[in-house]
Amino acid sequence: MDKSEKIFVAGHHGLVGSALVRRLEQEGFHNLPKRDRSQLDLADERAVHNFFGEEKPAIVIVAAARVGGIKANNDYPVEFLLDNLRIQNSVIYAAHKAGVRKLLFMGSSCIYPKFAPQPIPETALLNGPLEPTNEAYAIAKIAGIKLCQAFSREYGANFISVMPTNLYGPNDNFDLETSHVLAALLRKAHEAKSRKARELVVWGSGKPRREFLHVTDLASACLFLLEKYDSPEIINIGWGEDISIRELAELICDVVGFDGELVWDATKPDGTPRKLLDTTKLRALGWQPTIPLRQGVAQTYDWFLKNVAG
Ligand code: GFB
Repeated sequence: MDKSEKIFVAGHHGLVGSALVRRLEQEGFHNLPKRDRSQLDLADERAVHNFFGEEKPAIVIVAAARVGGIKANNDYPVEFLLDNLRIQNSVIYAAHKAGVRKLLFMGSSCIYPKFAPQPIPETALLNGPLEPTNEAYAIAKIAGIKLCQAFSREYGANFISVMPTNLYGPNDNFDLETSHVLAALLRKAHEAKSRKARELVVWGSGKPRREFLHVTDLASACLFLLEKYDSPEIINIGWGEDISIRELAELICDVVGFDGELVWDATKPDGTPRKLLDTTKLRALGWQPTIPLRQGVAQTYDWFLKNVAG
């Protein structure tokens, strides 16, 4: 990729988009048009078409999405389905109309069936029923993948789709109602420690297993794939190992320095029992992640202390 090529990162304020912009800037890319939500509503098809017509980016990364943890996904299926369809449809279609050279669509590991073989290979897509707590989000992401593949087949577009595992890092959402587990537990452990509380409430049974990837590693994988991967077939991005939610809670308490009890809230859902991606395909191309979980959690806690904690 030429360092002067114009690259539009849709969703550049979010966890993923901001990491992508940081990484691109570090690599010397400087032609990165940015629009705040107040300047451009990505769900507004006409506005997005006008923006693409004016800016004519060479490369587009679709990192804009309505995202959230298990509770938000479960409580707001309409918003997770409709907002994501609107955003991705308008951005992908406008990118095609404007003749972009390449597009990267951000999928999610929740597109795979609830009881997929572990680790989950890319071929598991559409081989079984989805996990109900995030079915709406998964269906929207699957529609995005299929739209990219359709543009590739019908028009020869170079639209690729990547499937990241559960992500964390700077700019994560730390709101306890809508966040994912890692950010939620960091906040809960920090607040429990500050209050000198004896207990920390963790949702579910603690038995589900999840794989966590630092968002800086994700950004590095995406840049790598923009350079090296030109297939419409989906490709997984993960760390390669998973841990149970109980182990994650213990690790976070250790990093934060909270030594009270973990209490399990069985009224909250566990979600999918296990979600570990098979990353053989990505590793075979020559990419590997670099940030181990404990190091990434410590760095994210540092970010939380500087940017979120009051
Ligand atoms: O990260 P998370 O919200 O979503 O929850 P998913 C992962 C696991 O952590 C679940 C448990 O078993 C939760 O019950 N958990 C324990 C908690 N304590 C907490 C807590 O305080 N907050 C939260 N949020 N969870 C998401 C999907 O599924 O995965 C999204 O909903 C997306 O669509 C994302 O695909 C990658 O990993 O279950």
